[in-house]
Amino acid sequence: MKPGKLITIEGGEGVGKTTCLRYLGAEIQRQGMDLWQTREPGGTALGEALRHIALGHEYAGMTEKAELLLMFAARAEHIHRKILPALQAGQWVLCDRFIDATYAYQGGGRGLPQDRIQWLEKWVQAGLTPDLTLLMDMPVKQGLKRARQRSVPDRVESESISFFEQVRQAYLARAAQEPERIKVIDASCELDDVEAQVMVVLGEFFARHT
Ligand code: Z5A
Repeated sequence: MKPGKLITIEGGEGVGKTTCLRYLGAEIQRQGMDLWQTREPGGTALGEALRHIALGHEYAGMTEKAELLLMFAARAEHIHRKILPALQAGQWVLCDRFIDATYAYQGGGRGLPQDRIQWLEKWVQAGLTPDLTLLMDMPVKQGLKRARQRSVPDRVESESISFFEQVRQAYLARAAQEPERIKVIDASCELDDVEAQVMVVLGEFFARHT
């Protein structure tokens, strides 16, 4: 059977990932692919419980190392129980955030050493990397304004502007390192323009992989 593909969507606060996931998922299915949509942290019973711990305000003083390990604990479970079986069965997996979020938030935002994240990535993911990543990018203040109009901030969303600037720069640095995989979308435009950019990237990906 044709192996499935792993597509991830990334970006800072309020960049429109949730909005984009709707039409992205619909288009992948319209192209005839069997799609499974998921998110990180989360996607399994344990992963969702870890998400609640990691993002809730209950453990507000959590150490950075604990936060990093929670993300990888959720990912280990997600990959082993859900993502690999789905890919092996030929499904396309569309995941709201994945490893690039760890480099951006725990690496860029929290300042944890890249080599530790790389070590955990190698161990937990054992070579599994996304086939395509859409990085929704926009100025931090604009994204935070959108996000905060929509819902009450969680523990990570309550961080400072400078934290989110570091997150954004870390994402952009990864995109510069891996331009074939990570496609930057200007998420500051009108919804229709954002969708048009996403469809171009997806069209090119389909042309190469189907
Ligand atoms: N995290 C981590 O630290 N390390 C890791 O390894 C992983 C994750 C995997 C998960 O949050 C948190 O986990 C995240 C990083 C951390 N923390 N934070 N903060 P999430 O991904 O579930 O949620 P989020 O990042 O907070 O996303 P969001 O708030 O749900 O925003 P969004 O999905 O990007 O945006 P949206 O809901 O689609 O849009 C926001 C609003 O803007 C909404 O009202 C839309 O209607 C509007 N919108 C969207 N697009 C437009 C355009 N183009 N114009 C105008 N208005 C728009």
